[in-house]
Amino acid sequence: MGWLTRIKDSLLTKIRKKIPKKDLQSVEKARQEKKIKKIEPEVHKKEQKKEELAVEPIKKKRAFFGLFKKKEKLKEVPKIEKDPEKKKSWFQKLKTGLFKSSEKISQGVKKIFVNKKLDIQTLNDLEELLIMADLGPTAAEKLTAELANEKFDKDIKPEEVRTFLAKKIEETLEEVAIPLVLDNIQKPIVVLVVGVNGTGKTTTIGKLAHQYSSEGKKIMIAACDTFRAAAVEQLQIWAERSSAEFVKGTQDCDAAGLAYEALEKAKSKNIDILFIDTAGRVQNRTELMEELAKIIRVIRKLDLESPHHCLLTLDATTGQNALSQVEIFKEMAEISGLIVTKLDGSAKGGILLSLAEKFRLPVHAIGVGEKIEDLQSFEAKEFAESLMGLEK
Ligand SMILES: Nc1nc2c(ncn2[C@@H]2O[C@H](COP(=O)(O)OP(=O)(O)OP(=O)(O)O)[C@@H](O)[C@H]2O)c(=O)[nH]1
Ligand SMILES: [Mg+2]
Repeated sequence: MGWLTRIKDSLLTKIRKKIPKKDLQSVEKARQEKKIKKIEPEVHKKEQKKEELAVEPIKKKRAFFGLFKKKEKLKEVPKIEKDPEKKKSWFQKLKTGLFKSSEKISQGVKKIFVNKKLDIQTLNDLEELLIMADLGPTAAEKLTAELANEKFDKDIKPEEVRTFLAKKIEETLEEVAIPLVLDNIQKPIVVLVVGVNGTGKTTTIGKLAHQYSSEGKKIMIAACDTFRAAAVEQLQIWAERSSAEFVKGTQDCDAAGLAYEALEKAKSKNIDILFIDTAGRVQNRTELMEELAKIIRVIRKLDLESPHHCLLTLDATTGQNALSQVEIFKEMAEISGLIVTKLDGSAKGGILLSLAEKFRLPVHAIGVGEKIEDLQSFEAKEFAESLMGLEK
């Protein structure tokens, strides 16, 4: 609970003592109404954003290889049929992966709402729980206000609370759950992957390369993290697994020069997708910034529009720290989308909501494990339900 809320609450307690009991309810209702009014401009902004997003070219591109389904937010479009068995097993994996996060929320909600009406206290407790689960203060306040709007002073069961929250969370996440569309109007599509050390850049490239190559795409991977020899070896193993072409340099060679060489090769070999892995030395921000800027500058000599995608990987276990990582990397490169990894080891799955509220950047995929099949497209509904520990 924030200090402001605490002050407001202590004032309320003082006021309560002076108000006859029968009038107390109307005071509390008025307070909630004020809280709800605050979110109205947000809702308006959301509508505006939806309109803006509707004209973004990224939405118009076609769906790619079943992993990522086509999604146009404002139109009802039939979903690309996925193998129901595979879909079910992914949902189970997601649920298992998000167990730490969902357990924290489910248990918390259960404790707060045992035979209780929705009142100021339960709302405050819920808000605090959601903040603790890394949903962020904005989302936490908005969600509790929305719940108050519908259910204030009414009996409500924990299950109902979770279902309500899942629905609202889904609505927010829907805006950012945008598939990674790598179509082939031009060849190659250049995908630059950036992020802090250990957030899963190399693994993500390996997983994506494998998935796209099994759809018949010609893939090339460039090991532009020339800082660590082990990083190159790790990437080479992933490249071999997906029969991707592999471009590497000597240790500590110029990353930008290597990226240029890789793009030249990719062009001559008619490659569909070129993935560029990068180093994640954020402790030396200036150097990293210069290196990334140079990679982009240099590959643009060969293709003015490259990189066509600049993906930022974020480790969910770092919770709110992911927000500052986005800030840092946005300064260095034009981030086109996010990949959130390690949701399986984290109790901070709510971070997706914080990210969505703050940056509205597309979340293309999420990772819930180290295996190839553990990276999948980000779908708002299944994520929100898994986060709230709901049964399918
Ligand atoms: N549990 C889990 N582990 C993951 C996931 N994604 C990546 N990892 C693991 O996280 C570790 C770091 O992943 P890397 O892909 O090497 O990360 P990186 O960003 O390339 O790291 P640097 O090259 O050091 O900057 C590896 O052990 C991966 O197997 C995930 O979704 N879940
Ligand atoms: Mg790496």
